[in-house]
Amino acid sequence: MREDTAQEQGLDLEPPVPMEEEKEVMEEMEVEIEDPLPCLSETDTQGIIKGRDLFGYVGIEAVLDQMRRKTMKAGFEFNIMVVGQSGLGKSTLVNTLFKSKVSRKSCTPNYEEKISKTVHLQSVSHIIEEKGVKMKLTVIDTPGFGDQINNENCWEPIVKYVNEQYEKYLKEELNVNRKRRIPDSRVHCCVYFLPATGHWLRPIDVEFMRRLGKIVSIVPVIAKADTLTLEERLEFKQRIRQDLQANGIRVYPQKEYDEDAEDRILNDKIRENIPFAVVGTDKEHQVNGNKVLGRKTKWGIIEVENVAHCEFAHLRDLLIRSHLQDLKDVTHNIHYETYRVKRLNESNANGLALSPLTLENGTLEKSEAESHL
Ligand SMILES: Nc1nc2c(ncn2[C@@H]2O[C@H](COP(=O)(O)OP(=O)(O)O)[C@@H](O)[C@H]2O)c(=O)[nH]1
Ligand SMILES: [Mg+2]
Repeated sequence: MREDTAQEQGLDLEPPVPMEEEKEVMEEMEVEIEDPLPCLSETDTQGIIKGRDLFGYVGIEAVLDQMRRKTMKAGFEFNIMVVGQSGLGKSTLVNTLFKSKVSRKSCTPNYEEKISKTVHLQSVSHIIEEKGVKMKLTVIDTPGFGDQINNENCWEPIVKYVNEQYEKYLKEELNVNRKRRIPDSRVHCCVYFLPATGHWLRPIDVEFMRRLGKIVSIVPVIAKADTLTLEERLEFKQRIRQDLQANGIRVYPQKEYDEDAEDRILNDKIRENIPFAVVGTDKEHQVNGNKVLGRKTKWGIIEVENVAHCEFAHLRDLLIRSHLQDLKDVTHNIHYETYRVKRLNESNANGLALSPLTLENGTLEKSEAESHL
């Protein structure tokens, strides 16, 4: 059967081997067959033929170049959300991360911004190009979060925004004539800024992260960590980790999504170190003849990228250098997938095409024009 189909397809298979010979070949082959790739199912495995067993160079590795070229041409999108009270250094940190002015600093807020009574989301996009690789970076700021006397439900507009982006993507996917590349406005990462109080998580932190941790990847950071001594920083970090665990808050990278042992070792190190105590700046200073990003104080210069001074470099490595693609994958494969399944089940139950989006708390979605965007 297999050969017939193969011949029909014009594949060049070896003629069948007589029974005795076949046994010998099988025995030989058994030595050659190695552990199947973890990603292949049992029915897929045919044994692995490695480079040394090939008759000559095939050129499979060139697929990496092809992928690279395609990605470079098309570019990619990365959407990062920053949440925390005003003045915690959110805009400064995003600018430090991407070494450019991608987020407006709020040191001179205008009157309207000062009296804003609601959390109101602003998204700004920039194309960043480095060594021929283009990235469309969207920074979603959440001014007004945690700034009121009564901060009850201030996470709602944020939950709504995150879900709206999933909904947009889902609608595009369900379109009969869907685009080849669906524009991706989903939040790939939410950096949550904790004030460097040196105490514990506040109720607003717990409430926010507990809710949002279920729908988006959260990376908590200790803002303006230059205000803590080394001992205070260590203790505060420990206490936050305990609080996160005690409250069942899920932050990125989550254990259950580690793909293999190598991933686990790398991510365990990150988990042991979370939340990163960071310092941001938009100024460069001369230190030993080198230009470094830093904050100049009366008693010296805090070098932002120096791991002996603060943990900014760990955060940058996580968000950009080691886990950017994983953040996008987790968003697509876990958070968006959960949303998609829930929405499709809802509409199947209702017998509708796609029922109107409802928020977690059951309030009906308002029209786009009415939203805070
Ligand atoms: N000490 C200290 N000040 C900072 C840090 N990051 C930003 N700032 C300052 O805090 C103020 C508010 O920063 P901004 O980025 O506008 O905060 P946002 O309102 O959270 O976006 C500015 O004067 C910044 O220069 C930091 O890491 N340490
Ligand atoms: Mg700001």
